[in-house]
Amino acid sequence: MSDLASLAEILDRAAHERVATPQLTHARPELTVEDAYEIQRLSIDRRLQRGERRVGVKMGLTSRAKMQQVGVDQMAWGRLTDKMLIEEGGSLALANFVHPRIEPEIAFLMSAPLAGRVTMAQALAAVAAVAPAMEVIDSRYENFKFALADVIADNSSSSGFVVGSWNDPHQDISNLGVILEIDGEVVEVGSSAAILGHPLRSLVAAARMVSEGGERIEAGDIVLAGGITAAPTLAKGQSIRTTVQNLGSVSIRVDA
Ligand code: 0L1
Ligand code: MG
Repeated sequence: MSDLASLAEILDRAAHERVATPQLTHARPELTVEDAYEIQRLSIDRRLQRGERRVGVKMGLTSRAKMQQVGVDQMAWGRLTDKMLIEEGGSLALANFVHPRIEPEIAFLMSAPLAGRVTMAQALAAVAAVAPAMEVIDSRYENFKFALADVIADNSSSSGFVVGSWNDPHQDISNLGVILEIDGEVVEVGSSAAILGHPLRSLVAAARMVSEGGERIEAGDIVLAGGITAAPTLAKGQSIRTTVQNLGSVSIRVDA
């Protein structure tokens, strides 16, 4: 097994067994961003070999709120698989995660492939629909602490996601109010503008970054644009709801 493959195995096992692991960069400070994306690819390949199916990509660290929360100031992307999808209105089991957090997102459903350097108009032309969404992020690292290479290798913390009803994408989504509620209490408030000033910019960045990784966004893919607010930690028994102005709401419950 290659060196990067053995690091991928460590992260895959941490996710699979739900046991936090030390940051890779503590022992391997020389790891580059390119190494980290290769570790991510190898780690997700292990899931695909177990029967999971790729269903899209997530962008991460596309808002100032998220960068400040985790102390990393560059965008990253990760891969979504069918096993990570939580049914709208359904529940997640805490036992399946290490120390999960939740964040409001906007999701795009793609009608056509998208790759390389594209304009916002070209990105919009490849979108079939847009929806309110939430991402469950669950760093596989101890204390949810990481450097850029660590978080990229760890699939940009992506662990689960839930998507609400799909809407016509040909509407102004540049500055929509966003509310995150836990048990009916508003815990975070934000705007879709927090995502690079316009969520479509995240899709433009995703097209470029995924291409740099030798892949492309495909028709039928779901693309998560990135957390809009800081992400609160989940606890047993909570009811979580995100509402995005004009797009609707999306909810989950947290079980043991
Ligand atoms: O919060 C984190 O774990 C950093 C990566 C994911 C951030 C995001 O999805 O916006
Ligand atoms: Mg996110």
